[in-house]
Amino acid sequence: MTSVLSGIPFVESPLFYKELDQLEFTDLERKAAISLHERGYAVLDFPDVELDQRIERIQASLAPRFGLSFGDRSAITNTGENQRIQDAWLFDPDVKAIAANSTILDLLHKLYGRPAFPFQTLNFPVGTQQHLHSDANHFSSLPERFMCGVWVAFEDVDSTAGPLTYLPGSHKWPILTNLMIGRRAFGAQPQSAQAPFEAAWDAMVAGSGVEQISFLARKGQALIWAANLLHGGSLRLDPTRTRWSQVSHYYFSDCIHYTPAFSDEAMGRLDLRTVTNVATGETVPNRYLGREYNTELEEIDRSAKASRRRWWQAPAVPELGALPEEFDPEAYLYLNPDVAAAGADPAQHYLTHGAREGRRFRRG
Ligand SMILES: O=C(O)CCC(=O)C(=O)O
Ligand SMILES: [Fe+2]
Repeated sequence: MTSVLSGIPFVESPLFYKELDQLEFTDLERKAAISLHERGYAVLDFPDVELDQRIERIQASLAPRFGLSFGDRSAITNTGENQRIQDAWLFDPDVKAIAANSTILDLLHKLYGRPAFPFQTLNFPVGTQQHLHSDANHFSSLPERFMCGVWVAFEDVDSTAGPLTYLPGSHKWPILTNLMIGRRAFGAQPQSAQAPFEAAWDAMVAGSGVEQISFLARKGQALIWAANLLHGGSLRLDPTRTRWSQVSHYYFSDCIHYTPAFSDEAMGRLDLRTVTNVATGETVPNRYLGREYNTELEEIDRSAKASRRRWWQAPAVPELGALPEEFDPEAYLYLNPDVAAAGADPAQHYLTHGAREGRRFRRG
């Protein structure tokens, strides 16, 4: 089914309930969709019969990298802030299998209305204590909100282990850009992608009166969060507790990917991201309505230059093979001396180049 709002993820759409009844969803998919739409997250059992074995192998392979040894709790003395391995999928097939789980990919496709692909993994041995944030400020897309995270608990998590925490409904708030917080990207002090927005998020949270929830997960449970849901890691009340988990971040097809904190949308400057599909290892080019972003950009520039008009005033490009009714071949050659000099056939030239370049084809 194609929606009139194809540039808005299905679960974030104002037409959500109208379209939901026309889709063939299982009960589980329907429940996840409604929860994501209403609250910005959905909880489910991670659909992988091999998950327990994968968790064991991942812990055994990553623990030495974190300087952890199991059974010796006193070894866990760090704060958790730097305790993460990004993109372990590059060398660990179990991390990759979790990120590329086909049931999750199918589910995300249904929930968002476009094929999903994982582009990053993070593995944590302990709670992150990460400040509340929106992933859209790290990993934005155009059209917006085509991004989500899937967090999987590798062990039971209680309130002392620094559980994942989130603010239900906050996904409906605006995605903060520099302009919204009165900040210029150009000339700004280099900071993390989320630091400039933290004060604004804190104020919005305080102003909303919405209560933060902690995810006291069972081993093997997963939580999908919407791109703009405020989430983070709560305090590790017991610093000797582990909180093994994996987050896989997903984008969707036919989007532009960029980082808002380093961008100035109003000035037409996007800090584009180059992302890799974890499932295939291939780079995914930024795309704009079915075309590569760079190709589209070059064509618009060329067309604007050729027509010496603002590009949005360029005449409509007729269907190939259909000359405009008023097309005057003689006038075309007169008005486009370079075409005449090249000895080109005016109609042919117009159809293959001139129309796109916005060239004039009649006097007056
Ligand atoms: O696991 C956590 O505490 C949060 C991780 C997170 O925010 C992320 O990976 O986007
Ligand atoms: Fe996050």
